[in-house]
Parts: sequence; C-alpha cells; structure tokens
Amino acid sequence: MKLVVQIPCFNEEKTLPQTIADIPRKIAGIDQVEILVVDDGSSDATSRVAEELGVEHIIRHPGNRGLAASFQTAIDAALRLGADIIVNTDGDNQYCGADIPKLIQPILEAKAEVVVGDREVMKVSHFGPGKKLLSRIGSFVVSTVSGVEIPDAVSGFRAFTRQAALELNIVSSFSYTIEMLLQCGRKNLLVTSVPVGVNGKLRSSRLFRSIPQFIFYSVSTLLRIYSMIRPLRFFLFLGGIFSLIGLSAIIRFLFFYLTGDGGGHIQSLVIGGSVLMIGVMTFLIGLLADLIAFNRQLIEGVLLRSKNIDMEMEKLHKKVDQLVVAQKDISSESK
Ligand SMILES: Nc1nc2c(ncn2[C@@H]2O[C@H](COP(=O)(O)OP(=O)(O)O)[C@@H](O)[C@H]2O)c(=O)[nH]1
Ligand SMILES: [Mg+2]
Repeated sequence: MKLVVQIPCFNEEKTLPQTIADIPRKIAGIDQVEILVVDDGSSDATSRVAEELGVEHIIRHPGNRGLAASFQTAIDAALRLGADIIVNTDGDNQYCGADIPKLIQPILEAKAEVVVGDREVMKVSHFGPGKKLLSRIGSFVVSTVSGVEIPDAVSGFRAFTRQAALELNIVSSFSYTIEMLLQCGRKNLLVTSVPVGVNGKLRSSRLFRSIPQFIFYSVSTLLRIYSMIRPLRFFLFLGGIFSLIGLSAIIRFLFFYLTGDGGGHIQSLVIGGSVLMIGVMTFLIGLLADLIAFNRQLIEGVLLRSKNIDMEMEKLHKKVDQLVVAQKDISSESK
C-alpha cells in the first residue's frame, strides 16, 4: 500500500520545512510514504528547500496557475506514481501532519473513499468569531447542496483513494475544496470526516484577502459547479421562480379583468407575460444544460479510461526499458 502526500505550494520556503518534518514516514497499514510538492511558480526558494528536505517528487509550474490547478497537477502525478491513497495538505503547516494516520484510517478500513479533516473550527482559538460563523454557515450550505454531510467544507486536509482520485476532475480556477465535495455527491462517493489538529497561526491565508472576497468566490463556485452537475434542478428552480412571479402578475390582471376593472391593470399583464417568458426560456436553457451535462458524463467516462490506459502504457514502457537494459547486460556478459 503506497501513500503519496501531496503539497501544493506557492512561496512556502519558510513553512515547508516544518510541514515536511511533521509528516510521519512510517504508518501502520502503509508500506511506503512518499511526498510530492507542486511548486506553483513560486518566486522564492520553495523547490530548492523541498529538494534539500529530501522530498521525493517535485513538480514545478513555470508560472503561477492557482491552487485548483496545482491540486489537479498533484493528483495526476500521484496517480502516475502508483499511489493507492493520496493525502493533500497545505504548505503553510496549517494542518497537523501527525494526524495523517487518523485521516487515512477510514480508507484503510474501507469505510470511506474520501476523508475530509475537520478542523473543529469552533474550538480554534486564532479564528475570529466572523470566520467561525462563516465556516458554520458555509459548511451547512455546501452539505445541503452537495448532499455530503461535512462539518468543515473548505478544509484542505483530505485523503482519498486512488479510484476517487481518478474520478475527480477539478475545473474550478480558484480552489478545489467546494467543487470536490459537489462532485463527490454527484458521483456517490463515500465521504466521511475525522477531527484533525490545527497548528498555531503561521501566516494569514493568501488565497483570500478578506471575508467578502471569500464569500464571493465560494458562492460563485457553488452556483457554477452546481449548475454544471445538476443543471436541470438548478434551472427548473430558477425558471420556477420567474414563472411564479409572472403568473401571479397575470392572475392579478385576470382578477381585475373579470371583476370589470381590466383596463387599469394592463401593466400587470405586460410585466407578467414578460417575466413568464423569461421563466419558460430558463426551463429551456435547463434542458440544454442537461444535454450538455450528459455529454460531460460521457467525456468523464472516456477520460477515466484514457487515464487508465495512459498509466498502463507508462508501466509497459518501464518494463520494456528494464528488459532492454537486462538484454544489454546479458549480451555484454556473453561477449
Ligand atoms: N495563495 C495561493 N496558494 C497557493 C497557490 N497555489 C498553490 N497554493 C497553496 O495552497 C495552499 C493554501 O493556501 P493558503 O494561502 O494557506 O490558503 P488557506 O487555505 O485559505 O489558508 C498552500 O499550501 C499554498 O501554498 C496560489 O496560486 N495562491
Ligand atoms: Mg493556509
């Protein structure tokens, strides 16, 4: 059983040493623990520090592509490395590396395919009341929308099986946390949560400069990804609201018309008719989006197969290379 701990990093030269030092190298039930750092175009010495710390695998993005892209790069690489279980953690040492065995336990016991580390935000002393409240509301909304019960939806400390990693395709450009949970819900992956420790604050989040920015990005991700994976529900709901408003204005007109005062309420009819049309158009957009979503499912199926084929090919290439070397050895010995 091979575990790959992946760390997407953007300018983490100061905190990476502690993060790496805290990752246990021997874990019960795991034969091999390897660390993978994705340096997201850092302008500091992140890659060199990682090298000096003996990190087994380092991938460097030529420029800064953002956390979601770094996360996907890391997953693809971890799969190529033959990981059976993948753990994602942050390079700012926010999460207690010592809790990795706890995090992967439900996977080892075959009780989960994805495990999210719950920071138990209400207990963290350096989180302010605003952040605590926001985290609660946000996690409640994400749990309700995704259908996956998770107390800490934006935690980046996560473990997942090889199969779950193969099935997830992150397309968000900002962060992967919310999208991943929505996809897990859509794909019926078995998700659970375990309490994990949080280290003292080393630095502020660089991903979000302020709470309004965090809310804006989270809500827009939620809406975009939800409309992508559940288009019919999303647009039926939206269209339903427009249709109801339109219909009530039309009914208002009809009421006055039938009671003999129709002439004065023609505006209700015009506005009602227009809004109802918007409602109907939204339904139709929903149907189109649903067709596109079917295509996405087919494409994801093809992607899954091609990822598997890719990896099998890579294994074959390695075997052929080994055979060629062995052949050369034999022929030079026999000379
Ligand atoms: N801020 C930022 N973090 C990135 C980026 N690419 C990868 N990361 C990593 O994403 C993780 C989370 O970032 P952080 O600023 O700590 O955000 P937080 O999760 O809100 O605390 C860290 O390990 C970063 O090094 C990027 O483009 N910007
Ligand atoms: Mg952080």
